[in-house]
Amino acid sequence: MKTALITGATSGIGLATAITLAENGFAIVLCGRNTKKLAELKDELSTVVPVETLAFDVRDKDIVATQIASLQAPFNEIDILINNAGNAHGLDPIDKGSIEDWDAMLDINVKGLLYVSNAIIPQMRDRKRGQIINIGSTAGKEVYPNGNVYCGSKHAVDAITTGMRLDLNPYGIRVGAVNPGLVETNFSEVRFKGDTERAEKVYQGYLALQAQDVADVILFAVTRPAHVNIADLTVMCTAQASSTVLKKEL
Ligand code: 8X3
Repeated sequence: MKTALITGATSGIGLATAITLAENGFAIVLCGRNTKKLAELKDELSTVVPVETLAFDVRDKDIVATQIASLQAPFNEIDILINNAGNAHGLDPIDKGSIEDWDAMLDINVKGLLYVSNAIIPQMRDRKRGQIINIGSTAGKEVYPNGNVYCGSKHAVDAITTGMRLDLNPYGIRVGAVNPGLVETNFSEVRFKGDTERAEKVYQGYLALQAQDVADVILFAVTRPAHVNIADLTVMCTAQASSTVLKKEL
């Protein structure tokens, strides 16, 4: 049985991925900040597969390192790392952006991904196998108005994914990215800081991707034969053609 560690596992794409991988026979390490949700999920999924939980904020490098180092068998050999934790804060022109928002996006989406990866990569390197999937975004492929720092953080994920694939090539570690476009989760609610009306509007007038659609793509990537690496996969709903072209019927 392979073990997958998923960050940001208590909501959205991370949650759908955790459930999907459990249903498909992967042991799961659920990581997130919400200890109550982690405990509930563990109760639910451990009837199906072995499940462990780690409570941390990916921004806290010391806690990330100690929590991951504390994993006991059978969870101490991670076969698959899904770097999913990430979000957007604000959607403002660069001259009106908040430095706190910029810090949050770079700290979570970029540095947090690196802290978790840093804690897992050595064990994959020693075992000469493993798979890392970074959840990027269409925002990592093109920059859209007011996306500035969020797009920057996701472009960094894109570059870091390539860098990881290059540097971990000698060890047979597969590295790839799944880059979703608009996905109907609490993403926009976080971006707009609880303004649910504004957040709901983002997904009105068309059928956005659902978290499960992305989880299905991730399942595909982690169930390929050992010689196949899904290096870079962009997925959008049919109504979306790019970060700025969206066919809405209102
Ligand atoms: C989320 C997609 O279009 O809001 O990464 O940037 S978008």
